[in-house]
Amino acid sequence: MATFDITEHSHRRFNPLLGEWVLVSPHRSKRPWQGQQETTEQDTRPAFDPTCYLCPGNVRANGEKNPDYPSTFVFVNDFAALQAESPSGSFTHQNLLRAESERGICKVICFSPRHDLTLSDMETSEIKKVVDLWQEQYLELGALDYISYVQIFENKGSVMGSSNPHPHGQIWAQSSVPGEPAKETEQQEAYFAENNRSLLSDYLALELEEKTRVVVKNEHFVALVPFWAVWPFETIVLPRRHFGHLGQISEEEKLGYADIIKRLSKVYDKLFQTSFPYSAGIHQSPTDGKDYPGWHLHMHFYPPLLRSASVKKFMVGYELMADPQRDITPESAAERLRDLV
Ligand code: H2U
Ligand code: ZN
Repeated sequence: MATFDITEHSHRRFNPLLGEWVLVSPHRSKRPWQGQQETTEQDTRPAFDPTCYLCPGNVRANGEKNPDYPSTFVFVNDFAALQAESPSGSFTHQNLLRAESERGICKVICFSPRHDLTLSDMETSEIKKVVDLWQEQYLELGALDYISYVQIFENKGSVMGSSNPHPHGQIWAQSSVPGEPAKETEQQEAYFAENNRSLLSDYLALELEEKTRVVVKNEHFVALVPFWAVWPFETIVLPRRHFGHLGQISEEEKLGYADIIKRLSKVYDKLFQTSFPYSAGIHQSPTDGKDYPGWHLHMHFYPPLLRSASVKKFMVGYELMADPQRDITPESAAERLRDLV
């Protein structure tokens, strides 16, 4: 047998943030495709759409009128998945059927009054205002005594289930710490307890040395394709400085963050010459009042597009039954993205 070559042979990669594995099949990227093709979204939207429930001055589904907002706008989701008033209680049957009440608040954030923009079209100074709002909301919601975790995210594009092309994101704040951040908490705190440095500080130092997976960087932030990426063009955005949440970011770092978001989303749009769909979200330390010295804030971008604007990756078969799997290597994905910077 030949010697193991990570660029050619099937292998597993470890995700130290989640403590999980991903199967990588570099040899498989040339398999023929006769499956479903997505239709590309054509971007010919007006700056104001009288039928859009997020545009300034329009009336939402619950009858409320949006103000004539000049930059960002936040409101409580009219169809919230979590209820602030859900009464506390639990249900158990022989410890096999278990349920617990979950309280929470869901909000919608409009990034801009302009219906026709996306984050990649917005000026860095405008994206900075979105970061300001994320910060304010994390602090405000996290300060509520029954909120243990604040998830800020964006679903972009109809393939990702976004209900409206108006640039917007969501915030779900809840009384327990959900699965993914709970796993990341465990992994990061264990690493910190052992090394007295954050897992992502050490990981970032290594990536900056290797360079092969770095996509864009500035003085304060770096975007790269993680070694353990699952989605074809998945990236993680990391602050160079170790801090756990947006309450600890400086004004200068916020500008750096906005700059990285702008440049990364431009690269994504260029890749398949379309307004690139993705789900993105910020992971930060829980707000349950405990101390999390190991937590290192970061943002994940999970775009589903695979080899063209019309071919999407699905999590099916082996991935639903066993582990996630990818064909093109994270290194070659990073190279393709870097070429478009
Ligand atoms: P998505 O595009 O990611 O689905 O987010 C839009 C959210 O906006 C969605 O959660 C809410 C939906 O519940 N919404 C309102 O709060 N008011 C409306 O008038 C329509 C949609
Ligand atoms: Zn709109």
